[in-house]
Parts: sequence; structure tokens; C-alpha cells
Amino acid sequence: MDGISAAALVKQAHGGDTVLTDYPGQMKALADIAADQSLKKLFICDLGLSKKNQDEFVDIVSSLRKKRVSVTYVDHHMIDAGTARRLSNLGVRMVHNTNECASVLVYDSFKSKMSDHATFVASCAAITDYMEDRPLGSRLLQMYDRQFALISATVMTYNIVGHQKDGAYLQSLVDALADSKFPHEIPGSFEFAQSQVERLSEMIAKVKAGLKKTRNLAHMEITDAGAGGAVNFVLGLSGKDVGVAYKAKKNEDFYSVSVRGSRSCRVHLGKIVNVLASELGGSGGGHDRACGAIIPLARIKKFVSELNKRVAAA
Ligand SMILES: [Mn+2]
Repeated sequence: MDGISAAALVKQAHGGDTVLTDYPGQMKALADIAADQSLKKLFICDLGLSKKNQDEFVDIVSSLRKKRVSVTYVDHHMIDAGTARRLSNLGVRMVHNTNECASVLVYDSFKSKMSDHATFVASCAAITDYMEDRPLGSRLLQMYDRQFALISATVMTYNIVGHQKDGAYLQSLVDALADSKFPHEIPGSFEFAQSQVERLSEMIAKVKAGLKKTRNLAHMEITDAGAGGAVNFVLGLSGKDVGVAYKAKKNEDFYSVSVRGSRSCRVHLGKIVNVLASELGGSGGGHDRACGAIIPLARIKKFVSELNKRVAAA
């Protein structure tokens, strides 16, 4: 939701085309964009770099800057200090703050070019990223009825999660939000969310039966839904402070892994997962209590056992 909303707000403020990508597809998508000789301006939002791809990212941005393309980087994921410095030295406009979601940062940077409705889109994104209690996010949310914002954010999120592989649908959501539409004005959105809620309720029983616990975390392999949808149940139903869900990607040789921490989780999971995933030949990272990774199939047991050790030692 934060990525889609950030894209919609950039589109409203600056026009242009939108390219959406997930973590595994990031560098390929960026390389394709960089190959477009007519490109003049590029906004990169909610990306989340890792040790594995940060150097490649700097290289691609550097080639863009040589062609005088204007580049703006808006993100709230952790970024390595050296990488941030190299980007700023290349003349990239850096909007980086780990204390607000990407959409709120986009709103705050370009609000003079946006409609009043942009505050609503940014508020919904903040809710989805668990960042509606932050200084800017909370100020935006208090403009709206809290329940109205919550149901809108939630319906949007279920529509996005249920259409992860439907690029055309996700693009249409970007356009609708950029066009200042409310989620309930998007045809079929509430009905679709209801079908997702039904699937999730079935998952509760499956997770209860299938989750495994180690000393410091709970984990589960998911086969019939997304790991991102299951991981909060793995965390919540286990009573542990860290939950891990992983799903084998079809026709690929890696697991897509989601990791969540409880409110009492004291370690920065994104930092730990970034380092661990790189060591195991994958990649990953993210926020303190919510992150993800790509892990080679044969290394998933090692990933779980090492994560169990490192969340205790950190
Ligand atoms: Mn985000």
C-alpha cells in the first residue's frame, strides 16, 4: 500500500509514467528504466536497498546522472550511510527518514503540487505501514475520521495483496489514487476485500496447526497463500516475539520470506535479516519489526536457526 500510494502521489504532483516492482525485481526494473533514452526525471520511492544490491543501485544511478537525468530518492527503509553519501554526492535529491512512511514523505516534499485528497492517501499508507503514530503521519490522520481511514486503508491493502501478480490492476489503483478517488469508489474493491478476509479466516486454523516454535521465534512454511498474509498470524498465534513465514516461489529456486516482530521485540529485524540473507546467498532487509528476504531453497533451515540465534544475541 505504501509503495502504490507513494507512486500515486508522485504521479499527481509530477505526472509521468509509473513502474511498480517487488523486492526481487527491483534492479531489473531499474536497469530497464535506465535504458530509456528519453528519461529526464526519475522518482524512486519506498525501495529498500540491501547490502547485496546497493552497489549495483549506485552504479545505475551514476549512469543516469551522467546523462543528466534528475533523480529523487524517497524512502524510509534503512540505508547504509556510505551508500546514502555516494548518492547525494552524485546529485541525487535524498528524502530519507526512517520515522515516517514513504507516502507521507512524498506528500511532505511535494504538497504544494497536490490536491487536499493527497493527505488521505498518505494517511492510509501510514496506517498500513504501522506508522500513523509518527509526527507527520499522525497530523495527517487526525484530519479524517479514524474509522473511515482505517476501513479505507484496509480495503486497499487487501486489494493490493490479492493482486500482487496483476500488474495492470495495480497500475489502475495508482491511477485511481492519483485521480483523488476514495477506495470505496473503485468498483468491486469492498467485495474483493471480503473474499480476502474469508481466505484469511481459514488461514487462522491452518497456522494454529502448522506453526513450529524454536526458543526465540515461530516459523511456518506456507504453500497455498502468500507468506506476507500468514506471517502476522504466525507471530500472533505463537506468542513469540518474532514470526517467520516462507513460501517457495513457483518455478524459482528460492523462498520468499516474511518476518515480523511483536511490539516487545527489541532487536532491529531488518538489519539482522539483511546481513543473514546476504550470507546465505539471498537478499533481504526492511524495517525494525517488519522485513522480508529471498533465501535459496536449500538454506531455509539455516536461515531459521541462525535468525533464532541472532535475535537472542542482538
Ligand atoms: Mn513503506
